[in-house]
Amino acid sequence: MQDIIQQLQAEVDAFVISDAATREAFRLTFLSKKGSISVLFDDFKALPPDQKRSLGAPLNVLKKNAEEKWNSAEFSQAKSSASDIDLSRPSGFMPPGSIHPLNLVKHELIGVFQGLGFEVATGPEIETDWHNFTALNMPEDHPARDMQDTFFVQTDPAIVLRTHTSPVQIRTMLSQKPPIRIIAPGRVYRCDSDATHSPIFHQIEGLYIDKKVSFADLKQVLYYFVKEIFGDDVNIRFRPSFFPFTEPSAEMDIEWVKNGEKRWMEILGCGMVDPNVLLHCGIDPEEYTGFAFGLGVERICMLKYGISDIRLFLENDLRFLRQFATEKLV
Ligand code: FA5
Repeated sequence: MQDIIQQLQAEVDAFVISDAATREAFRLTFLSKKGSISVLFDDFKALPPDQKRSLGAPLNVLKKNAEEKWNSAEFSQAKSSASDIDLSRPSGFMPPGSIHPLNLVKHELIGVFQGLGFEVATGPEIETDWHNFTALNMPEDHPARDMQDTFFVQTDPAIVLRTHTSPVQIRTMLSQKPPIRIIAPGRVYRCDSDATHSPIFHQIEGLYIDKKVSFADLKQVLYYFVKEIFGDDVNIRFRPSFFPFTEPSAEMDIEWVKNGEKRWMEILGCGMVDPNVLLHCGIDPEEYTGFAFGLGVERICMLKYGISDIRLFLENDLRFLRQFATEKLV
């Protein structure tokens, strides 16, 4: 049987498959039920065990080679027919896509702040621990770090996925001299997950540093932006809060209705930039003051469109996304 296997292998190699007809002839000759390789397998079954052991492997190789030749012939045939494709033919119907609701709201927010003279700044999503925490008055082991538990890069604990857009404040103050007026939109990451908290979400940071900037300026800018987004009737409240990088600090909530019940949803944190943070960035706190804020884009989008679960933004459910299909970029 060893000789027959060798002979059949030579025949398989020599067989020229040039079109569909010769390909089918190849299959009938070698691989069909009555083909020579299949017949050889039938003979193989009747062999004593010691011969089976030595002939099983070469027989299987023969079958595999023949099958590959038959399959690759199909492939080369498909390739040659590709040249027949008419590239000038109009394509089939493609339904138009739509802008994701988070992008709609993000662009709207950027437009409002640009109208007030803020410029867009960016920073990396993979950030150093120093920019994300230490420079913002949160040295190692500071308890405020617990509120923003994050994803560390395993091989280097000094690198984190940024937990907020506030490190862009640091990068901007290190590279620009006051007056500074920027907004920094971007993705941020935390170990957080429920109906109003997502592990990946978007913030827009705001920073204004100049001579004589006061808390009144901060409130005025924030009042202006919520009225532009939600209209004059919006109900908002400021609550005193704590952030290590602002002093004093506050949070802003917007009133909304869930299941017929009025509630407050926190949309941003803010405050006057802490003098220590200015010093870290080489800015004299005796000469300059400033305010900063960080707002959650998902929360604003939820309030604007009455979305009750933050997870809908990431599910890619077309029934949800299509509702925003007619909106245009502002
Ligand atoms: C901060 O992130 C501060 N960096 C904000 C800040 C900037 C304060 C500048 C002072 C000066 P906070 O953790 O509260 O603060 O988050 C800010 C906003 O992000 C929240 O008000 C909320 O709207 C949104 N947010 C926070 N965590 C989540 C989350 N897991 N999912 C969705 N939105 C979130």
